[in-house]
Amino acid sequence: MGQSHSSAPQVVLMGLDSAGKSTLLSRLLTGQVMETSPTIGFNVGTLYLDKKTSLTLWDIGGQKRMRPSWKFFLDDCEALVFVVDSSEPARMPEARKALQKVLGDERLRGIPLMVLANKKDLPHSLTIREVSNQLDLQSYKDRLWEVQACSALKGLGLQQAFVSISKRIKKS
Ligand code: G3D
Repeated sequence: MGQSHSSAPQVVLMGLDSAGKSTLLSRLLTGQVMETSPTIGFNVGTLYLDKKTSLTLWDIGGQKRMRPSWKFFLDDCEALVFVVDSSEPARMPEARKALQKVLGDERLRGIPLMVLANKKDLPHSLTIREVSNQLDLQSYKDRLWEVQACSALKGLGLQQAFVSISKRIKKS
């Protein structure tokens, strides 16, 4: 990697377990060596969108036991990407609570939120509107938020989503 992690805006990837975060990160960073932060053990990699634009992506997991360590990432975080499995409506209430909890953190105040409605390749996956309703996104009035459908498995919708995140970071 030609650029150090610290120079690119830091984007934190969150979501419940099985939402597809690792699949997404490895799909986006294909051909790159994925690093694991030795101190904390999370996956990190730099996504190059064009010659001038890169983002450092941190996959900080979703498992309950990891949640206490989320706080280490929030200080420098410039955008939050929250990944949900849109084929699992039953887990939306749990996802809504996890999102609400993390966005309640003072350090994330005002930063843009991108919700990725992942697994759109599966039949009967929730629409963008359904995901935004179930996560109660309308209640977040103090930040820009957006929902994009994607398939980490098939590599659909990812590039657009991260280009959009990068634009929002530049604006904010
Ligand atoms: P996590 O890192 O958020 O815990 P993973 O999630 O990336 O490990 O993905 C969990 C499972 O969902 C994996 O299946 C993975 O292949 C699958 N998955 C991830 N993204 C997609 C997608 O866009 N479409 C479909 N159909 N499946 C996806 P396994 O079977 O390995 O558990």
